[in-house]
Amino acid sequence: MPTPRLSDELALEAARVYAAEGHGGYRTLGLQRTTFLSRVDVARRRGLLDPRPSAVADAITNRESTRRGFSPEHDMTHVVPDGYLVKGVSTYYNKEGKAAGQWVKSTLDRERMEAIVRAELEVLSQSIRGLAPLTPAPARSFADILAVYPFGDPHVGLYAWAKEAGDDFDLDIGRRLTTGAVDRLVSSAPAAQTAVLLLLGDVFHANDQRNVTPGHGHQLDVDSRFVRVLQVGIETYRHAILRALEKHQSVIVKCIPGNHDPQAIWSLAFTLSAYFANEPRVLVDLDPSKFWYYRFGKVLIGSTHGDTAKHEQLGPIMATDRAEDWGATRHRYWYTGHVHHINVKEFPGVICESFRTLAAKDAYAAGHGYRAGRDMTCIVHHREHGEIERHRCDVAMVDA
Ligand SMILES: [Mn+2]
Repeated sequence: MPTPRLSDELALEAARVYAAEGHGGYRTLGLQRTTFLSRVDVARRRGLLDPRPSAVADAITNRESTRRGFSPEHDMTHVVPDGYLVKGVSTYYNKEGKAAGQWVKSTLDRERMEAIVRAELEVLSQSIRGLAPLTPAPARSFADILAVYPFGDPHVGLYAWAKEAGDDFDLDIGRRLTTGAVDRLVSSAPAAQTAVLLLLGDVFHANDQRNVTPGHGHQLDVDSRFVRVLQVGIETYRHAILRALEKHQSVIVKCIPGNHDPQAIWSLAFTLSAYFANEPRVLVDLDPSKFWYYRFGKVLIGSTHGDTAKHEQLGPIMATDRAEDWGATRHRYWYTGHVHHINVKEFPGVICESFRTLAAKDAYAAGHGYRAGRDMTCIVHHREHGEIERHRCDVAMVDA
């Protein structure tokens, strides 16, 4: 025997209680929870009342009530459903001259309907949020050149007080400087087919919430909570990758472990790798070695933080680790961090260079007399001729 049809009154009553009290409303009506929710659902399907609060829910209700032809919330003269326009009104006057009836012709507001459907899609696609949006590839790029963006010791999470250390620095300042410098350098760099985002180590100032260096336990000045530091770091480098994808066909990301963040760096590397798993134009290199190499034609680049080997040792290390690449290349470079200042020296067969940072000095560095400048560069290599140009963004240019 089929279930008798639920009356509109009972359905409406359930929907009103649901709107006021939510799922717990079944107690007020003395119903079973499942009976209560099924009555709410019947009310919703009949277009009687939609207790869901969002505009998207309203849009769905409006479309459903179009099909059902019944929407008591909309009298069509004063209140028209979202997404509709009143096209015409005819009023019937009786013998006494009083309005006795009215016909309303409505039509779809196309623009508004499109906005509603877009809002709906936005909500529906939230379940796949977290995947990288695919950035359109650049129209053309040059296969014979390579753009390397070294990020010298970013120290995300470092806190510096200008009165004590010379300049203010915190999470928000660091993010602004890095994303600003990246924006500027990506726009000034040529459209090399491949870009390398080379994070030279000490991306994070602290390795965890203990806020000490993991090696020697030196106390660190840190801006706020470790989880927030990780979050800002991930957002900053996600921005850098997305921006690089606008200019370059392929983006290689290498996060070198530093002495400040030997474990924390992997949170960043694996998060970026997962975030861009769907983007074939991004490769996040997850090789755990302290020394990293990249071959581009007759160019061989090595990178390490610099806390475990001095520049003098790097040539022989490269020749040992990459003997065949050493023999097949003519232009060899080491890019390192750690010392926070420029130091370039040519050794037989290889040029070793350390980079500045965009981060301010902390109280320790300021107190120990360090006074290096702050900038970021993009180095351009030709596959036959090695370095052919470089672009520089001084820290002061970001806010200029
Ligand atoms: Mn450092």
